[in-house]
Amino acid sequence: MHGMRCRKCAEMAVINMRQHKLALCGPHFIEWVREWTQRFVGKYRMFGPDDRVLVAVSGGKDSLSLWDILLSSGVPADGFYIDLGIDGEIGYSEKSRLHIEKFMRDFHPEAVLHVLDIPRTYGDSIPTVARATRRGREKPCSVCGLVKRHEMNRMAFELGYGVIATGHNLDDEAAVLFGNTLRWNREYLVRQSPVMAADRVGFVRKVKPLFRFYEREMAAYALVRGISYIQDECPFSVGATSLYYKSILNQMERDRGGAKLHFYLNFLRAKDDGLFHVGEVTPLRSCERCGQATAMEGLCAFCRLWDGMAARKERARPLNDMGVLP
Ligand code: Q46
Ligand code: ZN
Ligand code: ZN
Repeated sequence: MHGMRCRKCAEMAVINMRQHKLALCGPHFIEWVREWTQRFVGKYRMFGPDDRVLVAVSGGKDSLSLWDILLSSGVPADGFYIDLGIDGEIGYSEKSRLHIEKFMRDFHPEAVLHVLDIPRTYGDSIPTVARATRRGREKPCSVCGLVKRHEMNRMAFELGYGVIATGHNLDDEAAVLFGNTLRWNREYLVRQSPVMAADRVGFVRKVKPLFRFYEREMAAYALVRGISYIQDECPFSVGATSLYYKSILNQMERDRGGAKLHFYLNFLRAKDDGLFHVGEVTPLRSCERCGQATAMEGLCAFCRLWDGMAARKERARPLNDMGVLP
């Protein structure tokens, strides 16, 4: 890296991308990331000029960079933040939100941000709900994922957005693919894609415009651009299997530049060629309460979750002096 020059202008390079055999200076790197994001959005048909795009922002480097790239490229994307009520002794959710607000002040004061506060809307934070359920007692991530998916869909649908964009980068996608492959989880392998079509009523298209950028490229983008983001990981991500997969893939990448990219792109190609046969899919119905698609009869997992919480509180209500419920 030392003494490397930008391919385009001969200034000192800030990044050298081995897999592309390309070194670039700050301004040319920013331009390069924006240009390629636009191209990938077009190539994978993520959205067009008529689509209303909602960006899921977490306060981390990827989602803030994605929002910045879209707005700076003239895509009028709005932001959406879900406050999960995660504290973890570092005020995680609150800090995340402060970073988003600072980002908007610094770079895009005209941008629109929708905020959904889970504890205020539903009465309990994610860690509280998770502790009360079998599903999330050990780790809240499964409950958290369920709530995020449901609420993102609901909000996008209710607010009239046709597309949800998330900041997943190549390292994220390759790690998920690695896990799915180790388990040969056909159902997940068939579904994993940078574009998830809105093939069901009440579902919104989900796209990952950054899926071809390495994590280090996105970190460089945020750094060069001067975006301050939340550096702390969610306190519950400690020990996550995905982090373990990431470190293995990083080791492979060190020995063979481009390993991650080829692993993921060849998977997409193989899928296009019909490597994974879809087979029988569980027919989906509409949840009787919220209308979102579910494989279960009656209520979906999200509605059941909150019903379970309400039932717990009912049971825990103290008896009065007469020994009867008030
Ligand atoms: S926010 Fe939620 Fe993640 Fe935290 S609790 Fe787990 S899933 S780690 S992306
Ligand atoms: Zn340059
Ligand atoms: Zn429901």
